[in-house]
Amino acid sequence: MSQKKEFFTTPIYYVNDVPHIGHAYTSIAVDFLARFSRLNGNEVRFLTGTDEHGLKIQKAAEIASISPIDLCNKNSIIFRELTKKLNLSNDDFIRTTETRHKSGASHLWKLLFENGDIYLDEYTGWYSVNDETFYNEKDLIKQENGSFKTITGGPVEWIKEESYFFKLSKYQERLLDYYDKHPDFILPETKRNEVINFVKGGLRDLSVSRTSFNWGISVPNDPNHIMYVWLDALTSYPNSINFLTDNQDEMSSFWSNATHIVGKDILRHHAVYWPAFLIAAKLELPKRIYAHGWWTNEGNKISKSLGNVIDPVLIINEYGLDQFRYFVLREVPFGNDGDFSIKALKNRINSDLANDLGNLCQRSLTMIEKSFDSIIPSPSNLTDDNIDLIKNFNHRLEQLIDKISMQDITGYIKNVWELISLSNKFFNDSKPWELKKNNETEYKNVLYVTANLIKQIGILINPIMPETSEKILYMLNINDINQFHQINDIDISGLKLNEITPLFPRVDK
Ligand code: ME8
Repeated sequence: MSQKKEFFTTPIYYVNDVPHIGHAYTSIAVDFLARFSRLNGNEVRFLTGTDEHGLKIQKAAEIASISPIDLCNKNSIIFRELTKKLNLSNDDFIRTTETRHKSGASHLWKLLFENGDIYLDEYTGWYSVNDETFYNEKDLIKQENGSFKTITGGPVEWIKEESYFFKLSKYQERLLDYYDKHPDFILPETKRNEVINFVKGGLRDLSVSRTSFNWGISVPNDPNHIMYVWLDALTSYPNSINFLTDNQDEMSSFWSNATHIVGKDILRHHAVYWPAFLIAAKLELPKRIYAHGWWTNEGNKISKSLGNVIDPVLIINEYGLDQFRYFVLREVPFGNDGDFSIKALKNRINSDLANDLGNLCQRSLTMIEKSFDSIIPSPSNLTDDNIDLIKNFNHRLEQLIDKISMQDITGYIKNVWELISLSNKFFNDSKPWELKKNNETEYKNVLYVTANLIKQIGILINPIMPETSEKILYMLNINDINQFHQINDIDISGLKLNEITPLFPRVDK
């Protein structure tokens, strides 16, 4: 198997916020992709972190009567703790107030400036502090009182100040050409089409510096300005792997295989501004930008003002981490919008986890425990059908690799649940409780085949529910698996099961 290098990123999260379901969702999805890629034999880097500059953070610090850096230090820890609470396998956590980040951001600015793509002018127009984004009036929603708001619901303010501009308009055709030649650069396709239409509608040069506040990275050629926070923040991705420097190292080569997973609200920044900056700086582009959808809460838009922000920590404390991870990845096709409700979460736990997966393991492994003193029996004269059932793993794995090459996480999970259904059907149709009485050879065969299927399921669910995966493999007494294909090499007959513990308690409706 050829080993690739793959680099996965979550957006870096605004440090003034409290973690909500959006942060948890993007992080869990990226963790899935990183874990899958490692199990598939690749060398992986997985980055998350905090976005710590800009007016939004400066204002939050003013309100809290502390300095911006104190606010960042305090809050960044909360996001770091979230990575543990979600059992993320990230190997870097970047903060934009770190020196390595500031020097990378300055490096990109210098490349753009030296290429003549940055010029001084004046910005007059709308700005949303909440989104840290400049808006054309036509893209805003006019309210009854005559004021405007953004599509994400926040207010905008009119600003007029000296600013450096990036020649975004110059890159319109080159971007369209790039999207055309790289049809998988932006996924899913609906989002790709939206981006293409936006760019075809015409690009205006982008204001990339501010002078009316100072919480940010100084513009290298003009200390009176600070960099626009998005130009600053986007560079965190390559900065994590030492790519934006004249002294690149071995780690920098991860860049050619970078996948950015982002929410749909920040797709424009990632799929238009970011590649334009990189093209202008004559740097390689990431491989993929994938935009996922947004969650609503019991049918309502989530917003602080409505007070219906979902705290992932509370849900995890009440229902369990793997249950939560499974739910968010399974409930909504990755890329679509979806609704969070406690009822739907409970349904998934009771039916998919407790009934389908939990019962399969519990019933079959307990039979091995009781009938064979916990030793997985050896088969004799397995039918071709039974052999095929086990051997189909390699074919299934190929299908799963294909799905994940396009970030079809939900498709992956459905496919694994087909295997779980198939295993349950095999077990039930074989009626081992009857075989136990009248056909010991077949009884052993059924338990052997079922345990083999559980072994496969145990490894395949690892990217979704790492702890449950470990529990299942531990019950089977299988250790030290770090790649999917290794599971084939393990002959489980004769292994002595460890103690069987229930995987998912049912939750009341
Ligand atoms: O945008 N459902 O940071 P952020 C799903 N700092 N996803 C949601 C969501 C919801 N209801 N609400 C938010 C930023 N998100 C910038 C990124 S990257 C160089 C800079 C998602 O903390 C949102 O789409 O606001 C985004 O992907 C992430 O959560 C939070 O981003």
